[in-house]
Amino acid sequence: MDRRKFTSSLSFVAMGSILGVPVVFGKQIPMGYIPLGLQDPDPFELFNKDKQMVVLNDRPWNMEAQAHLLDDKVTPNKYMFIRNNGKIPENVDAEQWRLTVDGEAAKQSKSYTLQELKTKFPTYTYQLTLECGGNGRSEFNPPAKGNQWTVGAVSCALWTGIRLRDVLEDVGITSKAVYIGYYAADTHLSGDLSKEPISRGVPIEKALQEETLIAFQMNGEDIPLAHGYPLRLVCGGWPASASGKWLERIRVRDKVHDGAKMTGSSYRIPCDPVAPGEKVPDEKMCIIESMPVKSLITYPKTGALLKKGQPLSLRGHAWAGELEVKQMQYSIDFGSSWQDCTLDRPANRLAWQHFSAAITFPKEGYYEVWAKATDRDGNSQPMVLPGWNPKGYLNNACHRIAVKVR
Ligand SMILES: Nc1nc2c(c(=O)[nH]1)N[C@H]1C(S)=C(S)[C@@H](COP(=O)(O)O)O[C@H]1N2
Ligand SMILES: [Mo]
Repeated sequence: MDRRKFTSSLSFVAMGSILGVPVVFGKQIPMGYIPLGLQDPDPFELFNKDKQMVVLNDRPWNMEAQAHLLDDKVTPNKYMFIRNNGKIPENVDAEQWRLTVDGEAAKQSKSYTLQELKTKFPTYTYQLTLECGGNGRSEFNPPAKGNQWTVGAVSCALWTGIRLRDVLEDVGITSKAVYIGYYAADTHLSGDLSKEPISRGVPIEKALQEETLIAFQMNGEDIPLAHGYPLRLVCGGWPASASGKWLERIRVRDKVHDGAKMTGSSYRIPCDPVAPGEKVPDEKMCIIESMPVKSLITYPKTGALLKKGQPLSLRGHAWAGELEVKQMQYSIDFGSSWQDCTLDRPANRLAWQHFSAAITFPKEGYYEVWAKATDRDGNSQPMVLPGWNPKGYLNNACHRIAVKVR
């Protein structure tokens, strides 16, 4: 709803109830004026984001990058998408923060301060790709509800922290352990403190991987508040919803974790393909695990103008969940023929891979450059939309940019 219309139709008494104190000279408020206390903060300043980032929702805050903003090999905070399901915690006190590990399949319940975590366990740094399961949702038809992500809900920052595995070993897990579930300090939008906005997790095998971190730094600094300060889980290559921000508790489960957004159509897709718009019964829905092969052209920006005879230096990144990307190609003839790009090895497992190509165009005119990645197992990106699913997840269609040569 249009906030301006909303506030102009609000009485000063109602404004007072939102502000928590009465508006003393409320009768004097000019028609249509929005008291500063009811105006939203500037999200770019609030989160240290570049002004070219796109706000998709302000309750909760959700913001995405544009393709050309993701050109850096290591994503800086200012270009990193924000995906929140609830309200960002306020007044976080890192000194008082504790992480509790417990659950049916934990040998004991243990609680750590941040200081204990940082000193007791060895520290590791990995570059890890985090892509929202709903990245690309805006293209699905029939449309799926939720943030209408285009291509910008992906990042690959440097994460520093301790291994979840080391902490689980310190606590001790039983042979019954099959899953871990996270609990966090953000609060439900309804204000109901008994409800979790999100509490997801990963199978124990993923939890025990070397690269699965309980991170306290991003790009060499404290994690920014919007990205989970002071502690977050980072499970690279999986839907980023598995990487719990503001991490307070990890439960070692003896069954698949059943926290908020683990069930129904949340982060689940039909186990077998369905017709667009089809209703899918719960038992035919499967949890998304490793993300599919995908790539993004980050230079040039779509709409680029080139001089005749001038080669184009194309570049971008490719990733494939748990797998390495083994081939990267581009097409300038709408997918009829493909040429190889130069493809770098990842900085480490689960990091995206940089690609580049020098493209020459045969004559003046309009072109599209399409990019296609293929993973180690031979899976390639579809040129257009992959299978429809109720929540619009996993759109890994080829990224395309427009180029004019004159
Ligand atoms: N506690 C908590 N963790 C969370 C979320 C959340 O709303 N609360 N959102 C998840 C989702 S859906 C995504 S895509 C990523 C986004 O991480 P980012 O905002 O740091 O980019 O965080 C995940 N972890
Ligand atoms: Mo997400």
